[in-house]
Parts: sequence; C-alpha cells; structure tokens
Amino acid sequence: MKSVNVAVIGAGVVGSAFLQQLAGAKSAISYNLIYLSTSKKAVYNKDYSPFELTKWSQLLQSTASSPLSVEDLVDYLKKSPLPAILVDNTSNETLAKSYPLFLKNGVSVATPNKKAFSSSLSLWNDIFSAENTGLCYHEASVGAGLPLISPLKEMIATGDEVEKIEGILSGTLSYIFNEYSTISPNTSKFSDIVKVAKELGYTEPDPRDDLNGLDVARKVTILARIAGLQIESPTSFPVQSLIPKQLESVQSADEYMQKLPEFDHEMEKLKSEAASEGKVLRFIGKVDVANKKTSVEIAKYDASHPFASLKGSDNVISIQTKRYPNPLIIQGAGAGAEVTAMGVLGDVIKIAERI
Ligand code: NHO
Repeated sequence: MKSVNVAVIGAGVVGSAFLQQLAGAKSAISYNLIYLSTSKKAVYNKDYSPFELTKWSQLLQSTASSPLSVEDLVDYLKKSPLPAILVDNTSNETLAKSYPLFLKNGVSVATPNKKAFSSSLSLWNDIFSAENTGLCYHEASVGAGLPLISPLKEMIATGDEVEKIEGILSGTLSYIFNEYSTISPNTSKFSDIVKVAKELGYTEPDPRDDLNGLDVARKVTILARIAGLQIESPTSFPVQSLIPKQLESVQSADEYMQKLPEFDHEMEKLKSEAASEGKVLRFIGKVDVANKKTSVEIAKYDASHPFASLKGSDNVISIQTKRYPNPLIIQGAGAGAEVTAMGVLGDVIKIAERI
C-alpha cells in the first residue's frame, strides 16, 4: 500500500475537523501523521514514526515540545523517507510566505489559508513556479469545500477561456444580505441583521473584518489570477467597504455595533431603490477577464436571478466561459469547519495520488 507522511500545522476550527476526517479517510493510500503543531506546541518523532491519528488531541495536550521553525520543518520534511505533504490550517502570513521554500524542496502543500494566494503577485509566481517539485493545492481558500478552483483550473487547462466570474463569496455577507434584502420586501434593519450574525458566530469577533470587503477581495484575487489576470494585490482594485466612514476608526467592536444603527438609513436607501425595481441587493466579487477588471461591490439582482434566492450563508459562483456561455453555477455551503476541512482533505488525497 502506498503511504505518505503528513505534517499538520493548526488544530483550531478547521484543523480539528481536518484531523477527524483524515482519521476516517476512504482512500487507497495510507496517511501517516508525523508532525502536528499549534502556535505553542508540537508533536513529532525524529525517526518519522507516525502518531495514532485519533489521539491527536491528547498528544498535543501532553507534549512539552515547541513547534519547529520554518527552516527546521522544511529540513525535517525534505528528508522524509516517504513523500511529504504539509497541511497549513492556520491563517498565518509568515508561514504562507514560506510555501515556496517547502515546494522547492519537494514538499507538497494543501491549505485553506488565503494569505499566500492573495498577497503579492511575486509570491503567487514563486508558489506556482515550474521549478518547484512539490504540488500546491488550495481548494478551500475560496468557497470552503465547494468545487471551484479545481474545475476552474481544469477548464482552463483543457483550452476553455474564462470570460466572467461573479459570485457571493463570503458566508457572513451572504447571510447578512440574504436576510436583509429579500424577494418579498421586509422591514429589517441592517444593524439588527449584523447583530444577529455576530451573535450566531457568523462574523469575525469584530464584524468590520467581514464588512470591509477584504476577505472577498482576497477570494476575487485568487479567482482572477487563476483566470489569467495579473492582479498585484487584493487592494489594487476597487473594493466597496460596508463600514460607514465615521465608524472605520472607532476603537472597539462594541462601539461600532452600538453606533451602527445611526447609519441604517444609508443601506435602507439602496434596499428600497432595489425593491422598487423588483430587485435585491447582494455583496459580490466580480472578475471581468475581457476588460481585465476586478471589483467587490453591492449589486442589484432581479428576483429571478440565482443570486437572489440564495439561502443562509451559502456561497454561489457563476463562471461564464467560451464553452459555458450560459454560466456554470456552483452553489452550496461556503463556510464552516466540516466543508472547509473536506476541501483540504480532498486536496491532500489528490496530492497523495499524484506524488
Ligand atoms: P483557528 O480556529 O483560529 O485555528 C488556527 C490554528 O492555527 C490554531 O490551532 C493556532 O494555534 C494555529 N496557528 C496559528 N498560527 C500558527 C503558527 N504560526 N504556527 C503553528 N500554528 C499556528 O482558525 P480556523 O477557523 O480553523 O481557520 C484556519 C484556516 O482556514 C484560516 O486560514 C482560515 O482563513 C481558513 N478558513 C476557515 C474557514 C472557517 O469556516 N473557519 C473558512 C475558510 C477558510 O469556509 C470558511 C470561510 O471562508 C468562512 C468565512 N468567514 C466566510 O465566508 O464568511
């Protein structure tokens, strides 16, 4: 039986779901967990002998070892007697910047961490350099486990040409707009919906980290680069922020939440304008390949459009290509531990089959 060595960094929301799924993976390949770390602790054996996957939590609790530095981890994994895969389940930027080092040394990477793919264009080019001997897959960096990146890459590799990509790419903002702007008009206030989303744990601790549009801009950057656009960074194109100017600099999330109702009329105006045209508001990311334009903005959609009938915190993406003039629509849960971990494990299995 083929075996691979797996090193996992991060055992939080996604990491713990990933480890549980890895323990039950239905694959013809055997996955040996040889390294596991959080920001403070690590477990690994110098002789690469694997740990029992189902015991990962106890192992982390009882270890006194600190995580290896990036350089030492690269060294450890490149000398692995079996093909090695690094799974980065953190949102750490320094680690993301070190992917080229792993990949150059024959270590493959699977990750939901958006940072590496949506930072500078030079980092993207280094990650996907033809000289790298490791593979790098990041399906869960956009739309959690939804099959987006893999089919998009396959369309392009087989000669299709992407014309336009448009999508609701944030689970949090999907929920907020699906509740706020409905096909049958409602009287709910924007600030009340944000409050409920925060209470349900759908937003970041400070909702401004969702409402500033940067998370969507990062996902748009990734999709646009795959589609062939040379996007310099997620701040190099227009991104509409949903944070009122006056609340951008207030100190705490609590103060922001407290003052948000004072600005409800701004969003209300947009909502009633849309309703008078029989439309709803949605917060979308757009990639217009022909015109080399990307943007993140509030847009209006007819009640009959697939984006208008979205439910809960689902994501939806519409991909229009030469072969799919009527766009290919991919829709479903775009956030959450289980589906995100599924995307990461799917990548690990693909890498293991291919290395
Ligand atoms: P946590 O729960 O904070 O866990 C992070 C773990 O990494 C911890 O164990 C921490 O100790 C460890 N860590 C951090 N820095 C480290 C370092 N330098 N060395 C070693 N260990 C370190 O984070 P999550 O939620 O598990 O997220 C992990 C990654 O998955 C992040 O890159 C995140 O962006 C990505 N991700 C998460 C989700 C999610 O549902 N939680 C989603 C997608 C990607 O589908 C999700 C989504 O997009 C939700 C989004 N908010 C939306 O659409 O609205």
